Amino acid sequence: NKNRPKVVVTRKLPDSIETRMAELFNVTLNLADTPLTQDELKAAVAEADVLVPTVTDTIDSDVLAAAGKKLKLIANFGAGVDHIDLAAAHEKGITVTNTPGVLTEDTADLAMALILSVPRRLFEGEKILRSGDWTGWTPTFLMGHRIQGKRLGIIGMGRIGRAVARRAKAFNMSIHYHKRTRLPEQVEDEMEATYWEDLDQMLARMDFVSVNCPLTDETYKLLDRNRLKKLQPHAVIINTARGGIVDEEALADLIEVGRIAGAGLDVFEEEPTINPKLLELDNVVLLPHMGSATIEGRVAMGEKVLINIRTFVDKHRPPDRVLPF
Ligand code: 8YV
Repeated sequence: NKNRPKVVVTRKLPDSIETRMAELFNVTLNLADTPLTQDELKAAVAEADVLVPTVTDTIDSDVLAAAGKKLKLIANFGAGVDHIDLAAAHEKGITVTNTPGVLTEDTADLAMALILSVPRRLFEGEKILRSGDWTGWTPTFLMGHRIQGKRLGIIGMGRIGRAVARRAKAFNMSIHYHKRTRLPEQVEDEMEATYWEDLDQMLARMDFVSVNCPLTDETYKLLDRNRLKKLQPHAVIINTARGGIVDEEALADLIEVGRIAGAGLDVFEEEPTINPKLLELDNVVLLPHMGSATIEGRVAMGEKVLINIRTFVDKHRPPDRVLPF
């Protein structure tokens, strides 16, 4: 059917989602599942009515300049939209949607897994065992630190931050947070969370810091070298948000010299490139951006994309609109 909107999907999505897309739209799928080059992206935005990108697509003003009048909707597969130049999209009158809510619990699970893994040295232990170097139990072998009773400072207390807080509470950690706008008192009380208006002051007092805010111009390198130096030497940084929020080079340097105890990172500044300094450190757990990587989560993300496209095409307001504001 020629009247069906032309939807270009940049990466391989779960089968059930691709099947549904093909039923509903005139869809172009990326069967190779390698990231599109900038030129391929330009070609895609030039021919599409709707683009379905992921975090691996850099949709900058250059790419958007290649979009003609056709492209009306960017229905992102993912919550974070930092890879899309929203100002340029806005100028072109393009609507942007994302997939919030359905990856909250999975991402929070992964953050909690990192909060547990770093101080308990899980991956160090695994490595020793698998390499055949385990010579048996001793009273002092692989002693880590307990998380019970420790202070967790959450940066950005949105859906994911709150889901992390709930988990950490169950592990008897005390919850602290920094956010641009303070949560309503009732929410704060329910969560038994302490608000820190001043990020530096919070950092100086935490045992763990979990980054759970979006990457924006405001949060880019929010944890720069100076801020990271405010942490106590036993503090651990967890990042399941975006690599660009933390100065990776500074983090690696400070961990190396013992000014910070360790880190659990699922996201990096230049994925999939990993700063080689990080790879040298034992007290750092590094994961390949898998926070939302559950079958259930990815299918739910795909369903959200479908709903956003369908409501848009039907001239209704898509539920997960990022743009126009
Ligand atoms: C996805 C994510 O893996 O939603 C996000 O912002 O980082 C992850 O859930 C990825 O971004 C999909 O585009």
